[in-house]
Amino acid sequence: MDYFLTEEQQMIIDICREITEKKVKPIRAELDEKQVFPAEILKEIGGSDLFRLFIPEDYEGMGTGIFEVCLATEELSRGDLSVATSYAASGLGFLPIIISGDEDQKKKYLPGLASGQRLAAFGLTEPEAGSDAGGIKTRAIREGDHYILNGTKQWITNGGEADVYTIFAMTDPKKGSRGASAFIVEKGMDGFEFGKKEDKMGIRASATRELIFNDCALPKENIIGKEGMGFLIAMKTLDRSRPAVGAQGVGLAQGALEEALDYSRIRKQFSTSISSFQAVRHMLADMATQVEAARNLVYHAAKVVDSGKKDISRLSAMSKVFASDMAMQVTTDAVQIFGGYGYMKEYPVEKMMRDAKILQIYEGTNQIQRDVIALDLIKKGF
Ligand code: COS
Repeated sequence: MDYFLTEEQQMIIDICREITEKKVKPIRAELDEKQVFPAEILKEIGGSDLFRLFIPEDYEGMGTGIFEVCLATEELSRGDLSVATSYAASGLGFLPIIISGDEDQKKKYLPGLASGQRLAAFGLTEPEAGSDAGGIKTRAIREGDHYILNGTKQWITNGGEADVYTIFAMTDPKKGSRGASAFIVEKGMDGFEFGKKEDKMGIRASATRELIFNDCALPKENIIGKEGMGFLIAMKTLDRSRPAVGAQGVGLAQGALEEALDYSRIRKQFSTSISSFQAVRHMLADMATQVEAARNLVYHAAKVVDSGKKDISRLSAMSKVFASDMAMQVTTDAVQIFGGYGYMKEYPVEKMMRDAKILQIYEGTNQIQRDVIALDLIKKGF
């Protein structure tokens, strides 16, 4: 399928493909089994300037857009979702600084994040506030020139590995979601500790940890935007990052489809390759059609985000929900085509199926995406 990409866009894919084929695929099963964070691969990704895609040129980025980020994320996900998640989660972590940070914050933090020398993480979720992002309990109380942060963030991707954290906390709980604010917290600050690394079903090589704040004193300059803007900053960030979750689904499903197709050609039953059976052919046809449909929706959503259009929530949520549901189905079908072998760890498709599940859960469950789509539809129509 030709998407009429520019030379630069094709180059992004080619660079990611080389990393995927040479560095990721040979070790992905081991990273998954041992739950090893892919630090070396992320250094390679940084060295190839791929974190710069997210970041404006004034801050040592390449000033491209979410579309280019989606191309990179898709290709990395084709190889391994843990690697792609760790890459994309850093972008999610520093997007609030790009969207609402002041000049000093951008100059201080973005160049190091653009080079990949430092990673970022996004700290919104809490033990009792997942889908209900406005229900966070972490408190930030202003005392003189500081905010004192107390509370716990849960299931934070890149937790412990990242150096820069964007953290959402209540500065005025009486105001509900309008009382939330966003802050920049750095690893190593007094009163900031990490909980245990979670033992997960999928994306096992990615790092997921609790962030624990115990009287953590932040300079007042570390607030992003103004007090009370936190919920809005979180929503704007997620509106921009969700197409990249869709791209993770497209890449992961593409990888599973390629494995299933190759296997169907060589696996013989009843004296012929299983790709000659209509039951298998139709599965392959449906898988390929679904991947392509999702890719079109994701690319379109990313381009609309990059156009600067303000009203992007519905389309962004559609791209995330469609591509992640598709990835769950396609990876499950890939296991089915492999049959008993697909269920074994010798082949990559069982891991792909385990990895796919998180896409329906993180950055807003697919039930929340459907709420966002339906509410917008009912309010605004077409
Ligand atoms: N862009 C801009 N403004 C938005 C917005 C968006 N995408 N979504 C909501 N708002 C505004 C609303 O317009 C409303 O403004 P007013 O107070 O001026 O009316 C305000 O924010 C509160 O919105 P709402 O009442 O819809 O908030 P809810 O508490 O009902 O929550 C959802 C809305 C469910 C959409 C939100 O909590 C959400 O996205 N949850 C999922 C969070 C998530 O993705 N978690 C994953 C962890 S992060 S990896």
